[in-house]
Amino acid sequence: MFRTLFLSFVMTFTTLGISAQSLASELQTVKFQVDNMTCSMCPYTVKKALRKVDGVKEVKAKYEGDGEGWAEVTFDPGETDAASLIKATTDAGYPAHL
Ligand SMILES: [Cu+2]
Repeated sequence: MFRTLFLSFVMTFTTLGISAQSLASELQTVKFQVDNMTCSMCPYTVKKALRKVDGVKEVKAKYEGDGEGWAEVTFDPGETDAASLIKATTDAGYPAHL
Protein backbone atom coordinates (compact mmCIF):
# COMPACT_ATOMS: atom_id res chain seq x y z
CA MET A 1 0.00 0.00 0.00
CA PHE A 2 2.59 2.52 1.11
CA ARG A 3 4.93 1.38 -1.66
CA THR A 4 2.23 1.94 -4.30
CA LEU A 5 1.52 5.43 -2.98
CA PHE A 6 5.19 6.23 -2.93
CA LEU A 7 5.67 5.05 -6.49
CA SER A 8 2.74 7.06 -7.83
CA PHE A 9 4.07 10.07 -5.93
CA VAL A 10 7.47 9.69 -7.61
CA MET A 11 5.87 9.16 -11.01
CA THR A 12 3.74 12.28 -10.63
CA PHE A 13 6.80 14.34 -9.88
CA THR A 14 8.70 12.84 -12.79
CA THR A 15 5.81 13.73 -15.11
CA LEU A 16 5.64 17.27 -13.74
CA GLY A 17 9.39 17.63 -14.17
CA ILE A 18 9.21 16.59 -17.81
CA SER A 19 6.31 18.92 -18.62
CA ALA A 20 8.03 21.87 -16.92
CA GLN A 21 11.14 21.17 -18.96
CA SER A 22 9.28 20.95 -22.28
CA LEU A 23 7.46 24.21 -21.48
CA ALA A 24 10.80 25.94 -20.93
CA SER A 25 12.28 24.52 -24.12
CA GLU A 26 9.37 25.96 -26.13
CA LEU A 27 10.90 29.45 -25.84
CA GLN A 28 12.32 30.78 -29.10
CA THR A 29 15.18 33.18 -29.67
CA VAL A 30 15.25 35.23 -32.86
CA LYS A 31 17.80 37.80 -33.96
CA PHE A 32 16.58 40.74 -36.04
CA GLN A 33 18.50 43.34 -38.02
CA VAL A 34 17.18 46.72 -36.92
CA ASP A 35 17.22 49.77 -39.21
CA ASN A 36 17.31 53.48 -38.31
CA MET A 37 19.61 53.14 -35.32
CA THR A 38 21.84 56.21 -35.17
CA CYS A 39 23.48 56.16 -31.74
CA SER A 40 24.13 54.05 -28.68
CA MET A 41 20.85 55.19 -27.08
CA CYS A 42 18.73 53.68 -29.87
CA PRO A 43 19.00 50.10 -28.53
CA TYR A 44 17.31 51.24 -25.29
CA THR A 45 14.28 52.46 -27.24
CA VAL A 46 14.18 49.22 -29.22
CA LYS A 47 14.48 47.11 -26.05
CA LYS A 48 11.74 49.10 -24.32
CA ALA A 49 9.38 48.59 -27.28
CA LEU A 50 10.06 44.85 -27.39
CA ARG A 51 9.68 44.30 -23.64
CA LYS A 52 6.15 45.72 -23.82
CA VAL A 53 5.08 42.82 -26.04
CA ASP A 54 3.34 40.04 -24.09
CA GLY A 55 5.35 36.83 -24.19
CA VAL A 56 8.76 38.49 -24.51
CA LYS A 57 11.14 37.06 -21.90
CA GLU A 58 14.49 38.60 -22.73
CA VAL A 59 15.83 41.27 -25.11
CA LYS A 60 19.36 42.13 -26.14
CA ALA A 61 20.00 44.98 -28.56
CA LYS A 62 23.09 46.73 -29.84
CA TYR A 63 24.07 49.60 -32.08
CA GLU A 64 26.91 48.56 -34.36
CA GLY A 65 27.58 51.94 -36.01
CA ASP A 66 26.80 53.23 -39.51
CA GLY A 67 23.05 53.07 -38.87
CA GLU A 68 23.20 49.34 -38.24
CA GLY A 69 21.92 47.51 -35.19
CA TRP A 70 20.34 44.28 -34.04
CA ALA A 71 17.97 42.93 -31.45
CA GLU A 72 17.88 39.40 -30.10
CA VAL A 73 14.56 38.45 -28.55
CA THR A 74 13.64 35.39 -26.50
CA PHE A 75 9.89 34.86 -26.44
CA ASP A 76 7.11 32.36 -25.84
CA PRO A 77 5.77 31.46 -29.32
CA GLY A 78 2.44 30.63 -27.69
CA GLU A 79 2.05 34.32 -26.78
CA THR A 80 3.70 36.25 -29.60
CA ASP A 81 5.52 35.82 -32.91
CA ALA A 82 8.22 37.41 -35.08
CA ALA A 83 5.66 39.55 -36.96
CA SER A 84 4.40 41.12 -33.71
CA LEU A 85 7.97 41.82 -32.59
CA ILE A 86 8.76 43.48 -35.92
CA LYS A 87 5.61 45.58 -35.62
CA ALA A 88 6.65 46.70 -32.11
CA THR A 89 10.06 47.99 -33.20
CA THR A 90 8.67 49.47 -36.42
CA ASP A 91 5.99 51.38 -34.47
CA ALA A 92 8.82 52.75 -32.29
CA GLY A 93 10.59 54.02 -35.44
CA TYR A 94 12.98 51.12 -35.97
CA PRO A 95 11.94 48.71 -38.73
CA ALA A 96 13.29 45.22 -38.00
CA HIS A 97 13.79 42.31 -40.34
CA LEU A 98 15.07 38.76 -40.10
CU1 LIG B 1 19.93 56.83 -31.11
